Amino acid sequence: MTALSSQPGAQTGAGTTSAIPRDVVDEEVDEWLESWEGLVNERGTLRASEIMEALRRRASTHSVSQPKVTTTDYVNTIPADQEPEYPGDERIERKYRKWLRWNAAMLVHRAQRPEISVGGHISTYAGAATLYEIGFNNFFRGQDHPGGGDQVFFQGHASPGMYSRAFLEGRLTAEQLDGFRQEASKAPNGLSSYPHPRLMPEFWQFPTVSMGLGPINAIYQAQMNRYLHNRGIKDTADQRVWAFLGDGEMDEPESRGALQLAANEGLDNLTFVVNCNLQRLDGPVRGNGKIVQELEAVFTGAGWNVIKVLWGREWDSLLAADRTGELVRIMNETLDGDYQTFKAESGGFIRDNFFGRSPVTKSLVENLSDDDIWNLKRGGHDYHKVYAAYQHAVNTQGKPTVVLVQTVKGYGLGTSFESRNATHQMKKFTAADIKVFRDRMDIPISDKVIDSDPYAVPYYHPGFESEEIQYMLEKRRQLGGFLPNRKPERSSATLPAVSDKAFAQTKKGSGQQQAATTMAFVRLLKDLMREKGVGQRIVPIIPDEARTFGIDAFFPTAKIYNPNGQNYLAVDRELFLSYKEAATGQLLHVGINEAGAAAGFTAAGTSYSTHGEPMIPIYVFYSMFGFQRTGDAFWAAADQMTRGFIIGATAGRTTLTGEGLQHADGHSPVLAATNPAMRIYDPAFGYEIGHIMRDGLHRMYGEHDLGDDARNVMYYITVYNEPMLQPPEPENVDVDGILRGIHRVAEATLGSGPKAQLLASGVAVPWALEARALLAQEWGIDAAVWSVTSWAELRRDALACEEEKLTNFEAEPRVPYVTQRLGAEPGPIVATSDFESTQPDLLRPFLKQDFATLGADGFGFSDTRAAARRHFKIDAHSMVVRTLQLLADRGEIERWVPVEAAKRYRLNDVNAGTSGAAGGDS
Ligand SMILES: Cc1ncc(C[n+]2csc(CCOP(=O)(O)OP(=O)(O)O)c2C)c(N)n1
Ligand SMILES: [Mg+2]
Repeated sequence: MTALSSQPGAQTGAGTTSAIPRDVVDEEVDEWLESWEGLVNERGTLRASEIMEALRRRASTHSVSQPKVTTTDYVNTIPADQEPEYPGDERIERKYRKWLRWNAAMLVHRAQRPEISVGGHISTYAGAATLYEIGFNNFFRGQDHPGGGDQVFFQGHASPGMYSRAFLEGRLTAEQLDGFRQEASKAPNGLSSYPHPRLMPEFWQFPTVSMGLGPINAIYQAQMNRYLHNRGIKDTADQRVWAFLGDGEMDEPESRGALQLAANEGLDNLTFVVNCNLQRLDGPVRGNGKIVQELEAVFTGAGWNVIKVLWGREWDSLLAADRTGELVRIMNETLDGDYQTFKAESGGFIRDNFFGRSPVTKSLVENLSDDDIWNLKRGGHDYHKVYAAYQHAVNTQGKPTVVLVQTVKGYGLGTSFESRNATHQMKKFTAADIKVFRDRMDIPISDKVIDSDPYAVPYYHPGFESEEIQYMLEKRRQLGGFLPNRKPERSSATLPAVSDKAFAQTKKGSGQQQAATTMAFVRLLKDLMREKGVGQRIVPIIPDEARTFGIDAFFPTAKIYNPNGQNYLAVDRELFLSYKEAATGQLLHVGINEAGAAAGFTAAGTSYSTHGEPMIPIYVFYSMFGFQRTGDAFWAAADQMTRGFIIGATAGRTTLTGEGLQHADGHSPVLAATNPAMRIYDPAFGYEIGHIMRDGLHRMYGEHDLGDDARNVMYYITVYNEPMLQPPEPENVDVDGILRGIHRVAEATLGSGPKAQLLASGVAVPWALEARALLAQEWGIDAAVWSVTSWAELRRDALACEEEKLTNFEAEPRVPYVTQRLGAEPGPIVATSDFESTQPDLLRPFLKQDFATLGADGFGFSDTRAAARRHFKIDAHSMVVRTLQLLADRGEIERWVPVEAAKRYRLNDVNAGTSGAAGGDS
């Protein structure tokens, strides 16, 4: 075994364990060490660490250099003599832990019957069962707890363990366990693969299976709990967030990217438990290094309290007997890849290849049998050690805590599973494996039953009268009810309707002044925040772009949330719009951090459910850095049934054009439309925004009985930074049309010429109006202009009609709204937006007219708005030429007309464009 890491100084990556050399031969040093040992032995580890800390401080006042240690030795952080008594009956708890592990494994295995074979994970929960059980039996407070209950983020692919517990608790039936991953075919008994609140709204709360989103969402959940508390909305002092994470998962940037926030805000209501089984899907997480040590350094550096739980109680006496430090040295130097291998081998192998590395350690285990050595457990399988860590975590003040627990992946499942590289995806057992596992788990099921059909091996439940189940239920009763658990009745919470007053400004238009739709939106937001009953529930979220959008106007009044207040003298304190931070601040300013903003949005937008306190997150950002950057987070937000408004500001491929390729967004609505929970709008005018937001608030929190699906929506609204005259709301404005996706903003001109329909959205509507005038004045064409507030909503409605036709094939088919509105309108249709042509193209199948789209396809670039629009051929003149071409194709006008128009407008000359105000930076 030459590959085993046996030499001192073996590469341990970032997790190099100890910077203090142990081999100093010096009498004076020996004397100091001896008296130090005496102190530890006589006064205990706690006193010793206090004295150590005092020495360290004094050393730094004398400028005595000290090693910078970001990691500690590869041993448990909590010494054995500081472990609290375990408060439960370990014998009983172990007994039902076995049943939990059995049922969790069987539910996955049974779903592998050849005609079903839907997959699942066995090994993750098998190795993590103790981590969860210590929580369930002692810590996790259910939602009926007087304090409001804890929020627990379960590791997604450990879901079989949670189902298994719910089965023992009587919350799920065996039939439901058999519906695992067969949600339609076994309905209503289907169980979702992973935690999906949208699919199991009475069970799961937090979708976690997209690696990395659990950790960041948990951090922002803990922040939101404090935010609600500090703003006087809810007392959350007794609520804690737990996040169970994988060591492989910790490689996701989102997993590590917000750690500093939790430390800066002192989120001691947050505990991460990282299951360090040293493996991920393919193999070791850090074969050549030590993931626990690396994570210790990262979390310590970020300001977290770090607790390592590496070794079970069986090691305590060995460590105590190791006077030389040799055992710890070997623990420090052994690489993760080797630790993994040890657990796939045998006690004899560990004797030779681990303890055998030093004569001292070899003799330490002389009197142990190979079986004894095999039974030296990893810390994460020991109730006492894990309990001590959690207890320490909940008692820690001022800091979040991470518990790094070493476990064996596939623990207890037998040699085919334990620690194997392929274990993550192993989902079925052989009959022989089942028998071994049955014996280990003490399950009273005979060989005969197993052999008769290895895919039908039964679940085990001892009956509700059994001592163990009674004990288990009592524990949960004391802690405030079952988990996971979501309260669907909270979904119909309402808020007062917003008064007309709040929308008055949007209806007025901008008079003689020019205003971008961003400005119209911000004014509306200001008025909404003043609304009684609703205003204080708005959570504006901004990733360092408030000034860009004019939201800095809110700084002095609404203030920026900071639980620490503002402890410095603000540089701009004399200014009217000074930067104000306060513990009661309303604005969630996340810094340059779109991932964090999306997580904060999710936490605020699900507060109606997690806390029974409806909040309205309004997240404003550069539209380019939304869906393509955090699309997965929005997807999880949709799963979690988040509600709120997502405002894609500085939208459009040619509107922010000064900023160039990476800022010029031509596709965010396309991406947004792939999220079924998202309602997407591209309004042109302030009054449209008013109606859309009013409708959104009503859907989410109004008095109606449209059902939860109608309420569980997010609105994606694109707004622009191009100043233009905002028209006042026309009398008898077609509100229904605005909300459904289209309304006419200009009738066809009253000529006798051929007719045409110009469709446009957002910032393109003014170009369409310009084109309408040109068509009438220069070419005698009468065109109407329609503001398409939502291409996507119109398409969804049309597709729904088609689907209804297929499902209710005997009923009279419903006509899509867009067809109702446009089907009978004369002339060809030219449809344009400041996004790529896939947007307007969404409507093509539902309209019989000749239909042309103009789109800003390809990459954006920097230039003037007018030049960029001419480059993409989406400007007013391009619309005119395209309309003329369609009319010529139809034979309604002569062929030379569009040619003449193109020449006159110098269509291929970018310098000839005129559509658009000057400017175009942010
Ligand atoms: C973003 C993302 N990428 C990949 C996956 C696929 N995946 C699911 S579990 C897993 C391995 C998890 O390893 P780890 O986090 O160490 O968890 P363990 O099962 O070892 O506890 C992977 C790669 C995923 N679910 N999400
Ligand atoms: Mg792992």
